[in-house]
Amino acid sequence: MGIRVINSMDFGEFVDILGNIIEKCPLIAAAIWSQRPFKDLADLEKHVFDFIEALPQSGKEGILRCHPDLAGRELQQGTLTPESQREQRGAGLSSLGLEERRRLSQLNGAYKTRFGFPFVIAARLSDKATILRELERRLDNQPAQELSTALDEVRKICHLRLEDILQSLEDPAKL
Ligand code: 2AL
Repeated sequence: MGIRVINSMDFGEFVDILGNIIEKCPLIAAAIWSQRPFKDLADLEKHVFDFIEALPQSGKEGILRCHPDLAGRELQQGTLTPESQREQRGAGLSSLGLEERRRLSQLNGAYKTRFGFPFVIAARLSDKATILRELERRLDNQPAQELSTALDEVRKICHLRLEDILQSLEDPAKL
């Protein structure tokens, strides 16, 4: 069982494997390592989510700011983390037309100006049309509501990344 393997990992392995379950925030994996053993994926996830929930607003916003823009410069330059790259490509963001890319870039800019952090959505549960629609819709949210919505998306991304890790540990051929 994948969770047994995770529970047996030393600190270095744990952070290597789980360091990006929250994008570019290995500190979170580092912080929950000492809370092993975890019963299952849901239990591990709860420790991650409790850690995030306990952060002050600046910490929560910091997590959002660690996320790359959708179809932004890092996607064009190939410098996304492997997880992000897969997610963004899966949502069709690596093959946008010029007009779609311009529209997304314009909305991303307006969103950042309004809320002070990048628009975050679980790309694997979406597609380019839904992403554009959601970006437009969420621009009308109040800041407190939007912070909470964006963190829900971070939790969805984390859940999917953790599922992948557990699956690959159970079936190393998928690594
Ligand atoms: C991302 C990303 O890189 N992967 C994903 O699901 N969402 N970024 C974002 N700004 O939403």
